[in-house]
Amino acid sequence: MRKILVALVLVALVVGILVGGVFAEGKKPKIAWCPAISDPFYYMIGKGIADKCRELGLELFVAEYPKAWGPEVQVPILEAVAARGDIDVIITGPTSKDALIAPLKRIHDMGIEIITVDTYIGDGDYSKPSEYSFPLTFIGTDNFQGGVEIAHRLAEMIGKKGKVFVETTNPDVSSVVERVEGFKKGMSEYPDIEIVGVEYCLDIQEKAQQQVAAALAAHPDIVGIFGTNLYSAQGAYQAVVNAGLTGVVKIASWDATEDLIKALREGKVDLVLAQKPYEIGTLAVEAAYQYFVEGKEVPKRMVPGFFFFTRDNVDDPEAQQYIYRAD
Ligand code: T6T
Repeated sequence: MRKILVALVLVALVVGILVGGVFAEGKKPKIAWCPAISDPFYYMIGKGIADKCRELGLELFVAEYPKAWGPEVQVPILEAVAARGDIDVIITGPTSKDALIAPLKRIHDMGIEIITVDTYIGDGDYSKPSEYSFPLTFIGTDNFQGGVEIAHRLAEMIGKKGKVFVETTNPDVSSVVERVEGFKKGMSEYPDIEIVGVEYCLDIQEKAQQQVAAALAAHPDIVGIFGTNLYSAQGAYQAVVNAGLTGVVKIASWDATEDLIKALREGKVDLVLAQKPYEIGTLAVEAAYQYFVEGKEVPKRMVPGFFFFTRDNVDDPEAQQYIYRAD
């Protein structure tokens, strides 16, 4: 009888280990994904989140993808998700580094953990105590470094001289602010290059197109443009095409949408920086799992890399994985 009991206990142990989670320290968290905007970059983060949740057996709630960028749209969605009462952790991209501190803090005070992806609150350093250090972690591209590298590549393309222009989205969004700062830093090494303007399209492609058209009219000798995200870059190259300046004005763009990759192939865009949104999503879910289930500390900052597309490598088989395709 004793032998049978021991055998049964052993079988139970093995089955427990095989099904997983039985000996985990904590409960599996229910995750909510609250994207900042409806765009191919955020769809890719969502895809990474959904795949990783499936793999780890975590429940996922996906909030609506906002049609416009900004706290006015994002905060009510976040508050509704928090009010459900069944969410343990919210993964989101704050649409303002300042305006999202208080709303996210209120949600955190309700007992919901926060993970920020793509963008951060405050200065993004959650490792030192501050009014904005409550999120578990920030996972996103090194935007400053990307901006620096874009500047050097664009400078090469324009022979290290002439006027350049920057089309960006908002002055209070961490990702694009750092891209512009990095770009300015990189360009500061070229005394014969002048940045003639920085415009904010608020993440609206038509506005970006109008602003770039106006910049080209005001400075007909612009030779290079940096579009700091997909709507800025897509609007920028459309304006250059409409002005009949394709190839004359070099375009460095951020975000590897199918539209921008096609434009690169067609010679309407000259450089595309691809972030790794799918990886950002999977890392966010792994962080939640480590924290809740394994009871481990999570690094306060995780930095997936980026990849540059040029006309020379755009058709390389290994480069295709970096195009944003959320199908
Ligand atoms: O460039 C991405 C993202 O990194 C940025 O914070 C906002 O714009 C995008 O979502 C592209 O539209």
